[in-house]
Amino acid sequence: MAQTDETRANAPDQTIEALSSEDRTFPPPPAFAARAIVSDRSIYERAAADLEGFWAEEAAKLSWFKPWDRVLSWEPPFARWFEGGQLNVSVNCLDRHVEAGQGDKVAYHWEGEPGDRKAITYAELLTEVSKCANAFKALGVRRGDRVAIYMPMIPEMPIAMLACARIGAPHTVVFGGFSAEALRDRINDAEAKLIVTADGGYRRGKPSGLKVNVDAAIAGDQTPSIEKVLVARRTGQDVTMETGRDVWWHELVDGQEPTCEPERMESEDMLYLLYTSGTTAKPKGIVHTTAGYLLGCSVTHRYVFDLNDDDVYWCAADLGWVTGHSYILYGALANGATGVMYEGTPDYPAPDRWWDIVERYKVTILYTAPTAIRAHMKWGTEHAAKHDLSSLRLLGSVGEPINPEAWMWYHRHIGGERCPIVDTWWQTETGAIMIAPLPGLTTTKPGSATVPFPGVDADVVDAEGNSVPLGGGGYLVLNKPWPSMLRGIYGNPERYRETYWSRYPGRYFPGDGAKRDQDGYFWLLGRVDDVMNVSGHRLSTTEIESALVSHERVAEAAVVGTPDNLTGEAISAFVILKLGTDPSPTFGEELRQHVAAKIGPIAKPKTLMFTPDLPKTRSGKIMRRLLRDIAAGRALGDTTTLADAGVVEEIREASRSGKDDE
Ligand code: 7RM
Repeated sequence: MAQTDETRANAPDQTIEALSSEDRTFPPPPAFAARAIVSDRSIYERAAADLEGFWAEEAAKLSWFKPWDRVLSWEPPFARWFEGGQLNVSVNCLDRHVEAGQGDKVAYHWEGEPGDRKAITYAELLTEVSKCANAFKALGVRRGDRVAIYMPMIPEMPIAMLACARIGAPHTVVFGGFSAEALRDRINDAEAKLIVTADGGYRRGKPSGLKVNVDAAIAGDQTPSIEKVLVARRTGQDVTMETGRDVWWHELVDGQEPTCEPERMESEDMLYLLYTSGTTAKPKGIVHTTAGYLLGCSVTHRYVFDLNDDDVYWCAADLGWVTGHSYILYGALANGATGVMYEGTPDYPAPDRWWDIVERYKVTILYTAPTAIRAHMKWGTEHAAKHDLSSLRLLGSVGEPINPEAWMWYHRHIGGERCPIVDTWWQTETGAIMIAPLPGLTTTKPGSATVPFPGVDADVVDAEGNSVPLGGGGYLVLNKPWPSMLRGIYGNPERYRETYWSRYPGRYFPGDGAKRDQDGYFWLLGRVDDVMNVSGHRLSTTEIESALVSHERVAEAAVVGTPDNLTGEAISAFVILKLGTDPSPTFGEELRQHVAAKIGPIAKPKTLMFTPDLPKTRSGKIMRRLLRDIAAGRALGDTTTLADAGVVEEIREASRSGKDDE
């Protein structure tokens, strides 16, 4: 029952109509405090008229060992940007600023969950990155080798990522909330040689075990590529260190030489791999390369966030996700920004933790996700009201469509009605922001990501690929290559072509539904495929189904996302048990824990229902659309293509008579 990318590419129109039915009107946007760095609308026309010229002009602002020969080679779906050029990302993020006399500027105000704090300057960061890079070399890591990073949000994490960039060893960061199994799969797909981790990190006051998960992931000969494990000490909890394999960070890194010659990387050398859920159980290793990626995330960071010298910028994401890669690390540091980095959860020790941080560091730009905003709304407006948030001048949103209620709350209670909100649409695959306002130029509308970034050619099309007139809904497509686009799926060029380029040949298909209003503004409507978005995390239905079915007593499972006020989407699972096993609330809970162990706690289904059968098409594909309708308590859509229409009524009856063990 696992869907392939092929079925996704040919998937029938799903929820576009239902999602786009509602037309919304809003109060006028606030006037923007006039300090915008982009204040000339002609940037859009220039980029549209001469795409390569636009990007070349921006690329000249980066630091190169050797200039490029050619801006773009485009043999759809394969793009190469700035070929012939040589540069190093860590030099652009660090050395360049130190050489320009900015060494004492703070790169990160880091704050641990227990309240420990540290300001790290650009000069200090360069030294630490150089030492770490030397340590990697001492551990046998060479240019081109992959390094897995599984860490809490401590300074060693960006240091390890930049050290990889310095020696040309692509990293693959695995979010610290993922399980040992998920970590193992990613290590094996990437064939990583080294894993960098910590004893643990702090999560709601408790030390979480990271090293223990690494041990489980690589035990025996399950990850043949791994040679060494580098372990930073964070919590001080007991860990097992295997002689000859495991090395403490403080014992190896601290004593290294403080300088390290950066590798001269080719523009198209791989900078990193980041795994993202697809429609099959196997996650996709999204490949990002050096020059185009750095260019895309630095230019968008500067212009969308209107970055000025004195800003204090906080992207409240985790470095384990692409938002952290592009906008905590690479884009922000390439621009010489002063950022905030926070280890913990937003409600520890109390739900005002974030607002306390904003007040203490006088944060001017805050970038977060709608799911976090909704959590703050739930905890209560009084927590923000206790703090002076007047330093804020710009707010950002990313990860899912922001509902107008959350937009208005963010605008009013956090932004004091004076801060513009930049709603930024992009993906792991796009590497950088693609649709977003430019503060000072673009009038915002609550709930709309507004218009494509200069040089981005986006359209909304119907199933046949015809452009939908203004006012209509359809599928988002991107018509032209862009510098920070993914270069492929690691080790699988066919899957790359099939997933993103086959539905509309020659155009990139991101998998999102969108509508455009009469002003040409884009309203993103969510995923049209079988990838769910839970609290801004992308989870594959199939991956969770596979986890459920891996339980010895489960016969079959189908997973769908249903609308959820807090998390955007919630996971609903439908499970068919093997004969001889009785459904019970206790067993439902056991299955949820099973999914948590297989993938991670964020993948745990919110509701789980035992059912005797599943609605399937004649060719045997589960009709998730119907399950979504059932889970959301909606009227059923078309059932005529079902192999056995009676199944749906049975499930519906069962779901009415009590939602099992929720
Ligand atoms: C940055 C990130 C990507 C998916 C994407 C969309 C959804 C992201 C917005 C959004 C509406 C937004 N990368 N998405 N931003 N939907 N408005 N501003 O989230 O690879 O993890 O997810 O997230 O569906 O395709 S991601």
